Amino acid sequence: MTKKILITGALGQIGSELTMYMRKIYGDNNVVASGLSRKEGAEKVIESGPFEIVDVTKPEQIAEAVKKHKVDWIVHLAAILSAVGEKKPGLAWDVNMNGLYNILEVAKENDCGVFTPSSIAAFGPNTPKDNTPQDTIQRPTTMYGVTKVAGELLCDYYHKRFGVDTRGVRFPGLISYTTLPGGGTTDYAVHIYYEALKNKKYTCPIKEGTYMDMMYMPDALDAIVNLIEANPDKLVHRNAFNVTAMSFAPEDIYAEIKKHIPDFEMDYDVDPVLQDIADSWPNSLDDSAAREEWGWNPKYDLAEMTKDMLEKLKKKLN
Ligand code: NAD
Ligand code: AKB
Repeated sequence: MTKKILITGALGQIGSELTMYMRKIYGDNNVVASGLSRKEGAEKVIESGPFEIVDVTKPEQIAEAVKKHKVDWIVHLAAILSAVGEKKPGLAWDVNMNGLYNILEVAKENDCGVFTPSSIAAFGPNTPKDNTPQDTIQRPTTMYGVTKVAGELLCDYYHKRFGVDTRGVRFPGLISYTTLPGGGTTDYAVHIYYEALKNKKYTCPIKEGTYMDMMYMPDALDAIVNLIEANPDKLVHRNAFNVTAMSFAPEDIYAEIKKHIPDFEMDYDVDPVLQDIADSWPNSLDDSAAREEWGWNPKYDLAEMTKDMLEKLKKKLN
């Protein structure tokens, strides 16, 4: 059945690619992109299909877009990420918690399904660090993480109490070349490719030996569509599934890039706030529930991603 989808935060790192990907699958007019404003540089997203101004802290703007376009699925991406969230915890609470509450209320009133991503940030320092289980201790120590774990629970609540079809994944750090990341702890793994190509030198804000889960954007886009399309009878864990594609430390991604750019150099200038956040997150996730319940199966590892990233980014920067 054709879906009519509203994407919030559609001009961000994920949304700018997901909008175009979903428009190919569901049709241009069936995917309504939305954002805080008509951001410069986002013309492709704004002009290739419907676009609405939606501030998710304003429930009436969400409801208006949903009714106007007869939306039946909301992909809710508008959020404040981990690093910005530590600088502006009040804003992170407002956008991430009140924004999600507003989305769920509008979804309940208008019979919409909701997909919204959680994050590896929903775990904390006393979560098992290696092969982190699907169901485990979640006591995050960042405002972003607090909103993510609360968001998972709120989505479960709206499913159990009101029957809203809520679904989500815990994304790791996402790596892509279309839109720069919006202020997270894993952003270094994107910036390193830009600096390798532009300056052949990168100063890393994350300490050697710090492992975090990561994923290339094409796998993330597949995860979203495949989970939305999954048979609901098979879903035991709705909010939210661990998903991962690789786990690496700064020296691993540096070594992989150096295979393509032999004179690339990296040094370290560790940012204590980012390092503290990174240290509180898992080294590697167990994503077997996603594999079993809806066939999660990522295609890119560090080597494949690096080859593709450098090729595509080189074209973009030239
Ligand atoms: P992003 O920061 O690139 O994009 C978020 C967008 O939301 C931005 O365009 C911003 O302008 C918009 N926004 C902020 N406040 C808003 C408001 N009040 N109303 C409407 N829009 C608003 O983030 P992203 O990387 O695209 O992340 C999307 C979702 O995926 C978030 O929930 C994030 O927590 C989650 N996630 C992302 C990653 C990642 O590595 N990118 C990893 C894990 C989870
Ligand atoms: C961040 O670093 O904040 C995000 C995330 C992993 O949620 N990329």
